[in-house]
Amino acid sequence: DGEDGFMPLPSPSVSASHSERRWGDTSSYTPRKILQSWFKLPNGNWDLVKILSTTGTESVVSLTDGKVLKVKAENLIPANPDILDGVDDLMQLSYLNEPSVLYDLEYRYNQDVIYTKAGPVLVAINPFKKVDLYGNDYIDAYKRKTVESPHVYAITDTAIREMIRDEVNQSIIISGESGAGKTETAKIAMQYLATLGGGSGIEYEILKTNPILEAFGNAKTLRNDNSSRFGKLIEIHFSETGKISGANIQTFLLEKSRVVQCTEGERSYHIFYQLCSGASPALKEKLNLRRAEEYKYLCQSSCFSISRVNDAEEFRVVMEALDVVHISKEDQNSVFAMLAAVLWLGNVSFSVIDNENHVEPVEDEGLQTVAKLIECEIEELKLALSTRKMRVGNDSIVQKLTLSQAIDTRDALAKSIYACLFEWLVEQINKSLAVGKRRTGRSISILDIYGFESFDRNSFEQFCINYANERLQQHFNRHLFKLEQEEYIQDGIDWAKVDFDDNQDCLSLFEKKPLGLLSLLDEESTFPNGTDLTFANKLKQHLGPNSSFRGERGKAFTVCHYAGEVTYDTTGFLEKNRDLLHLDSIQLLSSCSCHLPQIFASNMLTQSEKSIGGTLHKSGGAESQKLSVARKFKGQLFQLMLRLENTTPHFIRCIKPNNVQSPRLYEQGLVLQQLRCCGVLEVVRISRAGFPTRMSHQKFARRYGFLLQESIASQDPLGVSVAILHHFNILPEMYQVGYTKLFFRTGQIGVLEDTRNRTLHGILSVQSCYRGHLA
Ligand code: AOV
Ligand code: MG
Repeated sequence: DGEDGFMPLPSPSVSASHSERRWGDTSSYTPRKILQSWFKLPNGNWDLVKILSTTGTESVVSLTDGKVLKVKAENLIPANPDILDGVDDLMQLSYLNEPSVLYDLEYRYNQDVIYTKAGPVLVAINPFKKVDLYGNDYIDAYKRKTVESPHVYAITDTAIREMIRDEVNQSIIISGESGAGKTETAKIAMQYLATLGGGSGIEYEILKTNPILEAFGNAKTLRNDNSSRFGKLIEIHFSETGKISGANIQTFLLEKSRVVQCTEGERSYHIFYQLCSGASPALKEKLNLRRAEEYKYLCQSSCFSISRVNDAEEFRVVMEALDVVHISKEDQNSVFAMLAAVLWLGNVSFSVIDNENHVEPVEDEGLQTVAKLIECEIEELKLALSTRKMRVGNDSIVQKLTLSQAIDTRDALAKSIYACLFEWLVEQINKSLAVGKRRTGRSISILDIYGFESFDRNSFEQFCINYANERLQQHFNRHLFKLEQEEYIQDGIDWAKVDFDDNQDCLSLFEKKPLGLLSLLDEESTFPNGTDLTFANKLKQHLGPNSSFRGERGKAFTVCHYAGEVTYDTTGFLEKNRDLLHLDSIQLLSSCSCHLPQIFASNMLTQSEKSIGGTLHKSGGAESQKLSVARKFKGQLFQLMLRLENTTPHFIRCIKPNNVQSPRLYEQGLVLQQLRCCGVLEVVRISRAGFPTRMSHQKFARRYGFLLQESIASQDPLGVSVAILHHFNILPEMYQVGYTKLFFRTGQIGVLEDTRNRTLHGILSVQSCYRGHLA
């Protein structure tokens, strides 16, 4: 009577079945006389209280501090029994609620166990101190699978195995707020991958890219002393034998404004301070280097050092790493010269030369040193910084610049040189990492971008960073909620939908055409008369009804991000989005004798040629027209998501336990807010209720049909499948029969696989085998 198998089976009460099974396994447990519950204290923290008596709607409870209180029963949330303290997968909690999850994570955190599974997701809580969880002994243990505890190593190991088993590329996607530990986590994953080896030291080279990219792309912010100011995807390639054959790094939108401006308490890029304090006397003399305090770009913040960081020592590490990735000494010297040129550019000052406020650079040490370092004529540099060539019809006229125009031109040049230097470095590194002769096409990618940011004042940079995080959050949602549930529903299995916070509204707010944040920003950026204020007004005019948007007074607006509301100040948005560099500056660089500026100039020219429209002087000025920053970034993120879609994702969620970068400080409210906004509880709920293993009826029948004794050859795959399920007494709540597939709960297919293997190997008879298993 396989009939009923054709119908979707009744959905079991899932949480009960899982926890009961577990209780069954640990039959020593007897319900305690004193029940424990969570009760929210006035300070917002949860207290584990003992219920002394209950009268229907009210309970008398004793708090941990001994106080006895009468509380409404509805204010009590069930707590898990003690034996579940510190379980390593939140799926194992009998009661899945916020205080229980917070408690479990805190319990582990207090013992320096910073990793916990939330179903398929690894949660990592930043310890803000060295924890004894890493190194070769641990790596070996995870490789030999002698430890099971959740770890970055374990998730990386799974990625390797699945890459080999399924022949599908894998990705390790790390997310979390600024300072939550993404970059450290990425390095830990790379460390594990590196032990697979590759020959010719490629794995060593891959690890050495970290100090270089961090020196040039990380800086101290108010949130994180080592904050990534760029996004990074590192793709590690493997050969047929499972060894590393090469790697490729793609970077996203470096925050270049930091080179010329910096908030109090923050720093510019680490490399500047490293160079100033770590350069040898000979190099210092060659570059005319001073102390960091003497450079205007670095002086905008009074912060020059980072506690527990020795910039001079770091510089040594970076130089060594540059050697490892095969950047020649000559190129290294050019790199340092460019860094010094950027610093000295900031010291170039201007004097007014006529009553129209036109200016000319002061011919002092700053200007002379820049000319020397980039190897150009001092007169050319002066012209590039104080005039602009314009074409009027067939004639070319020269316009003098005012003070603010000249400062913008100078800063634009400094930013471009730095951004080009960064790109050039990544390119050189990639050349060095592309050693594998023949690529098999198998790879594991690790994504580490800048985390969600919300400061007192948020500008274009936060706008872009938070947009990128929205995109990533959607990828997370799609994989853990949407695709999973859609598959259940499509296949007609009985499924009570688990709700999750979809961030589509917020993403649409950014991406909708023509009335979205990015489109309106681009439109306003092309208007010669557009200003930050007209931009803000346009947003308020067109985006008012959107639920994720709120206009603010003056030039500000608020976006409701998945991770919280952020108010952006539009000051500087248009200029940063246009990101113009005058042709005069590009020409200056191309006329240099120093080879790096020449490379930069030719890159800038190719970029502007490639731009849409191609007209170079639409709005009168001879400016290099290229894609707006927002548009380019959006395109890059789309490409990134496409690439990630073709991989099997493994997600790691980093959590910041406090805002002061301190060890041993676990702020419940802060942790809860992060768990909520990334939907950790919902992920667990889905995984617990879900059926992660699935197999088509055909495949299932083919694979296990032979285990049945009676002849069922005449039956269709579905009939065979159902017969197998019945024959092997797979409990009805452990599987669901869909239209095309069978869905199983975690571990169920293992029973059948074992039976199959044993049968194939003729060790045991079929019956005794499965009986043994189900006992
Ligand atoms: P982020 O990458 O998530 O922030 P980081 O990875 O830079 O954050 O971590 C911030 C700091 O936390 C590090 O510099 C370490 O001091 C500490 N930390 C993080 N993870 C660990 C760990 N596993 N063990 C010890 N210390 C750790 V940002 O780049 O700002 O979004 O843009
Ligand atoms: Mg980082």
